[in-house]
Amino acid sequence: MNTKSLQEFDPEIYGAIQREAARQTDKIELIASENFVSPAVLSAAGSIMTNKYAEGYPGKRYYGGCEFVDEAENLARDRAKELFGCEHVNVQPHSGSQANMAVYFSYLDPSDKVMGLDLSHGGHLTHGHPINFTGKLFNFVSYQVEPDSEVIDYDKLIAQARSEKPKLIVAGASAYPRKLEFARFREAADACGARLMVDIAHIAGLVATGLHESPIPYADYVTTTTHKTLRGPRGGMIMCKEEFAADIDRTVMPGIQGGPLMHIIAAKAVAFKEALEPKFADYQRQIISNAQALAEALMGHGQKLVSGGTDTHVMLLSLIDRGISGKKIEKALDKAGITANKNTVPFDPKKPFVTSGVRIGTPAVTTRGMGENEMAEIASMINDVVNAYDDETVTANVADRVKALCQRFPLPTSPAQSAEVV
Ligand code: DSN
Repeated sequence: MNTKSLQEFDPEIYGAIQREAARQTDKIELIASENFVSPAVLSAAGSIMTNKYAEGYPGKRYYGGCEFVDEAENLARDRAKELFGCEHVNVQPHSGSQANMAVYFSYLDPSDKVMGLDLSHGGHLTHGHPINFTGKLFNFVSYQVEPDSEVIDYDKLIAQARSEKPKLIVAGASAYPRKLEFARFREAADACGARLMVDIAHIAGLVATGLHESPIPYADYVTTTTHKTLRGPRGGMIMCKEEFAADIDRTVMPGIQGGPLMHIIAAKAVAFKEALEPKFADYQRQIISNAQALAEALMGHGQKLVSGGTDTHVMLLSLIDRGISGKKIEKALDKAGITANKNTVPFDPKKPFVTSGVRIGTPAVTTRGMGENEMAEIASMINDVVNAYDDETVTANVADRVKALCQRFPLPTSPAQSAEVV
């Protein structure tokens, strides 16, 4: 067996990790779905629990030697239940897509009708996009936001549910800056006898701390990822009513997954413990304050935001009226040291790889300790880049300002730690 350090044995991978660590340190991270985990979460995710096979669930495994991974999974389950107040939880999905897949496969038959938010109106690939397995296997009908307000009209949603009669309604989004009204989604589901699934991947941290209404009292199934606002390791999770627990567990394993990633489940447990601490609520409050400060400052500079702002951690810069592509702005921002992603905006005439928008989120910069003053500075930098995206002098000037700002806010994990073998 190789016993050399990573640095000694594989300098190429070690180097890539170091360069990635430097990128994370030196650039401003505004991708709304990304965050920086704590050293404790990173240690558990990089731990020897990666060595263990544990198909099954705590106390009922297909392999021996599972007593300690059982401890980790039980802690993850108990803490998730305490955090979200749900009846049942499955912490094994490897990702948000697999969490969603498990819910669909536990309840739907191929070709069943489902309603989900249109991807270009803020939805997610697994909410029925035609090129995704969801769009291929099931009969997804999209609902959209309104052209003027750019938010969901719930009366229309309920009317659409009544006429389409889907078997499942999917709520939740990956680029919708406003709060979701779960009671209205329940009304839509009840209007046609559908079940309701809410995907809270983006807003999980806000939900866990009561800063966004919880879907738990309204939904039959709630899915999430654990690595966005929740600030845990990359992974997924399903919460549901007790009556659906056996179906969900059976569908996750053996239905769609084999051995669970026990190191990641251990890291999920650590992240849930962090999220149960009072200071996690302060962090979530700051995410929203920062998003609102950034949105106000951007609009103060004359930039247009979808729906005129945000109630959450995310906003969408709309370039539709100016005819500039999100692709160009993403590239120019990257040159300046600001990482964000091009994103379609409602009624976007451009393709998903080009787009007329840029999605901006505050979870990662808030983890770095930045506050409202820094959001004003970031807004000014974004504004400068957008208004002169092909002017190299402007991007170079912003790059200097980015460097200075990043130096004032060190990351929770040092580059050395990120390449350490636990
Ligand atoms: N890729 C995630 C996001 O950026 O929102 C969703 O899966």
